[in-house]
This record gives sequence, structure tokens and C-alpha cells, in this order.
Amino acid sequence: MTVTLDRHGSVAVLTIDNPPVNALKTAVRARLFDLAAQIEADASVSAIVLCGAGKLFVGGADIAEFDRPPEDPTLPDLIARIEAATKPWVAAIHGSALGGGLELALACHARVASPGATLGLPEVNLGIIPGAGGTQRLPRLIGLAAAIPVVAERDMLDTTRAAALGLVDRIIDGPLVDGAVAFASGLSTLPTPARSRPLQDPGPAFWEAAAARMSKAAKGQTAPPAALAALRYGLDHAVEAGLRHERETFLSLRSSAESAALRYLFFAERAAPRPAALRGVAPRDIASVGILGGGTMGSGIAAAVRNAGLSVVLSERDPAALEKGLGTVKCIFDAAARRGLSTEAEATARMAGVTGCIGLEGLSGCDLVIEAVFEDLAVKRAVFADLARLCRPEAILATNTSYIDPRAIAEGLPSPDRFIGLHFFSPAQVMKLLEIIPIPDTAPDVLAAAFDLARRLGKVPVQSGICEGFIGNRILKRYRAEAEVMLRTGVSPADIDAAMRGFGYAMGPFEMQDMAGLDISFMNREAARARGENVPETPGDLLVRAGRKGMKTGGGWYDYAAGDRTPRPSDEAQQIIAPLIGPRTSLPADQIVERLVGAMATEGQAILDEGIAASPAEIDLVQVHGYGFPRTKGGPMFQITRKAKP
Ligand code: 3H9
Repeated sequence: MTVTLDRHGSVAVLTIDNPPVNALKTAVRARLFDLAAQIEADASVSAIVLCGAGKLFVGGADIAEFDRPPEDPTLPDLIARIEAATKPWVAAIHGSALGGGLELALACHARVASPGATLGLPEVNLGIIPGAGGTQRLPRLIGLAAAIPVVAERDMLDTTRAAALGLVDRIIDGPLVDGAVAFASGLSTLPTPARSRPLQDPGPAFWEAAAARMSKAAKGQTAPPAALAALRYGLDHAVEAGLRHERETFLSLRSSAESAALRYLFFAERAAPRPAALRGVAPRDIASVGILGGGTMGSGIAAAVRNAGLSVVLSERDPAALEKGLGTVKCIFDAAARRGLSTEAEATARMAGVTGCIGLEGLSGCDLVIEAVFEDLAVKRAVFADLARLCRPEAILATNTSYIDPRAIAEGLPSPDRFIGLHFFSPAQVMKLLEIIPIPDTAPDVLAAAFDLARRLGKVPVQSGICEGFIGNRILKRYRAEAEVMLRTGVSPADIDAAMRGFGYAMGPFEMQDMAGLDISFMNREAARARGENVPETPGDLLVRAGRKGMKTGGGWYDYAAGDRTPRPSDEAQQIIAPLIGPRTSLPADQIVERLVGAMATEGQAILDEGIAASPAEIDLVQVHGYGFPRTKGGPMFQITRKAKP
């Protein structure tokens, strides 16, 4: 049963029961639509309470239905019927009322809520705007100043704020349905529906400021400015036209490529933490984490782990390195407090939960130790031999290596079942991706613990098989190689970078190399040459030999003025690389994008064929959360699949 009807005296209680989030799928809407008519005609019913079963009111429209044309009754049809009722409807909200869920509540004549509920219109995250009146009814209840951040800027209201703004009419501290029934019974007149309330124009300066915020924050996304425009339209043309305009915009965005990409990622992100192979496997407990190495990566991991409430021990070789590492962790917490992401007190408490130690003995009591030392097989092997001896037998031992085969690192360890690769991305306290690399010996509860850790850290976990660079760096290598092929045929770095920025990357492949430094990959190539491998000279080698190692030396592929990170096309760089470059040519931006994204997808397909990744969506999660692939484009595998569709 999708919706149940109970009677509490003369009050009808309708409970939406569609686990897991009471999404408003067609069957739910149809049943509510019929019940609304039935109740309206029933003289023994004086009021209606609408609530949700389980842990929340309603999580929204059923996003899985968005690939099909809308089915009757639509949510606006249902909402119109409720709004036109002659008896009061009261929404009883607990947990969450999101998207279409909040729009349903806005159609009711009043709203009550439990403490701690969340009310919001997160549609822009899916590349759409509210499609059932949210842009018109919400501002008429709480005013445009408060409604704009909710509709267009992902602001969520908790019960207290919602009540202060007039969105929630009463906070119910005790049992919600009883409180809602009492509230509904006490309504002597039918409250004015949200749509019929007046709307104040906040004035031109207000709109200008909102538009400026939007263009800065939207990062090329279509939905946030469209949501703002829908709010404005409703003010300028009144509610009826506003509702029509909103619906048209919603339907058009719903069928856009951008929304398809964002919905695809929505489901991929939710599926990622729960791989089918681990169903029923209890994760090994992790409460304390040791981090070996206090460099940028180790300190970032320490901060990420501590932010999730786990205690951290940071280990370094000597007091100076430890002091530096702990200092970096403190800087991360302090910066978060300065930016309002935590309070000063929270920052202090977080730092208090990070202790330091010299050497490895201090890590012996940890449930998990993550090694983030120099990328050298011998160094890592020595470290794990010591850790295996010092740590408790059930403690998990993890390497953060980005290139070295974890099987080689674990070779000879007494209990390799507790060994695993956890590949964080820098800065680890910010980047969402966590590549999880089990070795053949890794125990299932250790693998489950890695996924559970990712969940607690708010990371997106992707399991990778073992190959050079795992999923992400292997694709990055192919991406860079394809960019170099174009460069060698005479396309300028500036054209290639501009094309990728136009596509949605924050920077192109050459700008990225300048920022990271060209010298590390140069040294890797030199090392391979020293081993006798045939590694042909690259344009990057010529630049590094000429002292152009990237931004840090004032020049790489581009020139940089002192203290300025703006890349400027460089004649000097062009001359240095000229011996390896064909005559200057140009390619249209869309062809550059097609070739680079195509190269990534080809490598992704090889990764799938080899069983390194389980699904195309996981490859796309790696690209979006670890490598800056534009979210609105879904990922290379998504792009290629869409292109292949007739
Ligand atoms: C909308 O409403 C448009 C309207 O304006 C206009 C209509 C005309 N639909 O996140 P979880 C699935 S657009 C379908 O892990 P939590 C999810 O995939 C919508 N499925 O749970 C997962 O499936 P599985 C606006 C949905 O407790 C399972 O439910 N609303 C939907 O951590 C559990 O999800 C939103 O954007 C959905 N709407 O968090 C809200 N929502 O188990 C989106 C979830 O198979 N949802 N699923 O992997 C959320 O933010 C969170 O899911 C929520 C619960 C906070 C509700």
C-alpha cells in the first residue's frame, strides 16, 4: 500500500509509505489524488493530516521516473486538488521534506514539524528547478529574501528556521501525528493557501546581488539562474503565470543532457558506498587511526579522518617533521573555522584529538594505520614490516600509494589479509574520491571497513583493481598523452586548455601540469631511461631541462608573473619545444574536447574489460570526484554512451 488512510475522530490521517524515501512515484500520486477526492466528499471528515512513514516525510519526486514523460496525475494536478480542498490539509513533517515533498507540504493549508527536520528544494543539484510550485508558493510564505537561497542556492531550512520564517506553523515536540491531529482539529477557519498570499518585491539591488552570487556559484550550471528567473517571473507576472513558467522551465530542464548527467551521478554516488559483494559483511571496527607521514598528503588525511570524529595519531621520523606535520593539520582546522565551516571551539577540539609520535611505536594501539610516506617500494616495505610487528593483529594496515603495486608492498607480510590500498587525493580533507584497492589476500571485513570509513569521512569510495595508476591516474596518463599528441601536431597548449575550460574543467591539461610541476614526471621518465627503457624525448623534458618546471619556477608551458598564477602564452616555451612540434595549426574546441574525452573513455573501456573497475559509473565517479571532470557532463563513460545512442 503506497498511502494509508486512518481516522483519528473526524481527522483523516494519510500516511505516504513508499520506502526508502517516500518518493512521489506515479502510484503514490494516483492514490493520493483519489483519496483527496474521496475525503473531500466525506462529510464525516473535518480535516486532513498528511505524513510520511519511516524516517522522513517525503524525499521528493521519484527521480527514477524522470527518464520517462510525466504520467498523470502529475504532482501539480495533485497539488491543485489539495489546495482547492474546502477542508484544511496539514502536512506533518519529520526527517526531511525535500523537492516535491516540500512542494506537497506547501500545497497544504498548514505545516507542523518535529524538531530537527530538514526542509529544502535541492532540485538544482539535479539540473532542474522545482516543477510543482516551489518557486511560487515558498516566497509567498517566507519572502523572497529567504526563498532565493532555498530555491536557487541549495540552502536547507531546519525546523527552527522554518518556523521562524513562517514555513512551519507549529513545532511538535511529542508524537508528531497526535500533535498534528490536535493542531488540525483546532483550526476554526481554512488558512489562506500559500499561493494566495502577497509577495513583496525586495528591489533591484537585491536582485542584482542575487544574480551576481548565482553567476559566481553556479559554475556554468543552468539550473540555479533558471530558478532565480522563475522566482522573478512569478513576482513580475503573478502566481498563475509564474506556475506556468516554472512548469515549462522544469520540463525543459528535465529533458536536458545536463540534468541527465546529474541524475546519473546522483544514483551512482548513492550506490558507490554499498557494493553488492559486501552485502551482509560486517566491517572491522575503526575508532582510532594512525597516519604515517606528516607531509601534505598525510596531514590532509589526518584532518579528514579527525573531521569525521575519529582519533588520530600522526607519526613522523623526527621532532621537526612532526611539528611541521601537526602544524599543517592545525592550519587546516583553523582555516575551516575562519571560513565558517566549523566553530573555533570545534577546531580546538579537533586538534585536541590529534596526537603526534616519533617513530612507529606510538601507532601500535591504532585500529587502522595509513602509510603516506615517500613513493619508494623499499621504504614502504620496511615500514609495513615494522608495523606488522608492532600493531595489534587485527589492526588494518593501509598504503596510500598512487602507483606502486600494493601486492609488492605487502609481499612477505605475516598477515596480508589485513592489508589494503587507500588512495586519497590531495588535498585529502577536501577531495571526495577514495580509491580502495584490495589485494587478493584482503579479508572481506577489511574491505568493508574501508567502505565504511569512506562513508564516515563523507568520501565517494570506488574499488579499483591493480594496474599502473589504478583507475584515476591511468586515465590521467592517457588524457595527458592525447593532449601531447595534439600539441605535437601543432595545436597550442592555450587552445587545448581553453577548449577543456570551455567544456567545464577548472583548468586544462597544460595549466594543470604547470600547477603541479613538470619535474616529477620528468624524473620518472629519466629514471626509466636510466633503467634502459626506451622513453622518447617529450616536449615536457625540453622545458624542464631549460629550467621551466611550471608555476613554481615562473614558467612551464606558460609564463607567470611573480605572485600571479595567471598563465600567459609563452614564446620562450614555444621555441624550446619547437624541435618536437609540427607547424602551428588549430582545431575547433569541440574536436579537442571530443578527442580528449574520447581518449579517457577508451582507456576507461580497457579498464572495464580488464575488470579493474566494476562499472562505467564508477569510472565516472573517479573522474568527477578526483580529477575535476565537470559534474554537469557526467563523466567520460557517460559522454561516450550518450553519443553512441541513436
Ligand atoms: C523533485 O522533487 C522535482 C519536483 O520539484 C517536481 C516534480 C514535478 N527519487 O540518499 P540515500 C533513493 S526532484 C528516487 O542513501 P539517506 C536513493 O537512490 C527530487 N530515489 O538515503 C537510494 O537508493 P538505493 C528532489 C531516491 O537516508 C535510497 O533512496 N529531492 C530519491 O542518506 C536511499 O537514499 C531530492 O533531490 C528520489 N527523490 O538520505 C532529494 N531520493 O538504496 C534527494 C533518494 O537503491 N534525496 N532515493 O541506493 C536525498 O537527498 C536523500 O536521499 C534523502 C535521504 C535526504 C532523502
